[in-house]
Amino acid sequence: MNVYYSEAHRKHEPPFEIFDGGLRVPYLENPDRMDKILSALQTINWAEMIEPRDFGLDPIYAVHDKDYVEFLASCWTEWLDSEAIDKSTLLPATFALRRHSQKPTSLLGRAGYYMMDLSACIVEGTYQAALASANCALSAADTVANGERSAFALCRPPGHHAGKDYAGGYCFINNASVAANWLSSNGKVALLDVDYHCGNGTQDIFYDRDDVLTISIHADPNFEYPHYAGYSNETGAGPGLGFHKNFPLEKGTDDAGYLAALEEALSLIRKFEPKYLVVSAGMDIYADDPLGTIKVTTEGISEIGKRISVLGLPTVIVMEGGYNNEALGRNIMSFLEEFK
Ligand code: SP5
Ligand code: ZN
Repeated sequence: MNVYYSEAHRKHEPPFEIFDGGLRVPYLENPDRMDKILSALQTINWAEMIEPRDFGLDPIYAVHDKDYVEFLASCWTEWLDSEAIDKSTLLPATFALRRHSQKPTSLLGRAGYYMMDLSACIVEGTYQAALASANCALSAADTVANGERSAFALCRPPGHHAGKDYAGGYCFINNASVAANWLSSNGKVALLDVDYHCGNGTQDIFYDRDDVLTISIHADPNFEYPHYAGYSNETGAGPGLGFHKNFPLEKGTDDAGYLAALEEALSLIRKFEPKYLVVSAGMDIYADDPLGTIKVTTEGISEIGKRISVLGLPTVIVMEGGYNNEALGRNIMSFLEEFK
């Protein structure tokens, strides 16, 4: 299996993020996550590590607003030129509500406009890391479009919380959506998101489209991040009505509960008859994840991989979340093994 990976992520290492209650904690979405996955990949003999190709900005502009991408490109320099006291990471404290909101020109005004929370911290290397991450997803998509059965985009930063014009939840460019949109010029695409959190950005990007079926299985947003998307009554809009599906899960959901939701999701994908499948593979569904509340085991993750693989579709697997670094290598391997 081709595995696309770039070292560019290492320069994206924000010093902290802010949890609920104002708690400053070490950035959970850290470079060590990749080191744990890289070590695990060294213990098997079926993965070929490949540098991503540069696809340029067009496939990214096809999914994200140009203004937003330009903000990502210039904000760090602007931040260093600003009056801020602590410049270790660009993080606004006021956020736009999208209803009736105006777009200011000041740096912090734009930062709060283009970010949804206090976990999408920007540092000097963030933009380059996000571009390289998107290129990993595009390279994996290209491989699958050229006839491989599967490919793995070892993306960091992750992408599924990034919408058309906003960053959030450790995500800046929506890697899986960029790949899915790129593939969609060749035929229908299903995008299945198994990260513990709702893929709100992916939902935002494809909500009114009928050529990309988006499905997300995740913790109920009524109690879990991202709170404002991911409910079961959100099923698409306009031509996209009926082409989005959320499966909110309750706290403590175990392997059996998860697999029951997955079976429903898989039958929707079969009915849709896509040419390609993109999987947003977050491993924070794992029982011992520090951000998770559901109880999927490593064996459960393997079974999830097997059932998705049985669809028999050309599949792009895109790395998303997963914050139990000690278990991360083992968990993603147990998933990938089903596609080799
Ligand atoms: C890609 C991805 O998985 N992003 C997740 C971002 C979640 N950020 C919100 C964190 C909410 C913090 N709640 C702390 C609970 C600790 N037990
Ligand atoms: Zn997640």
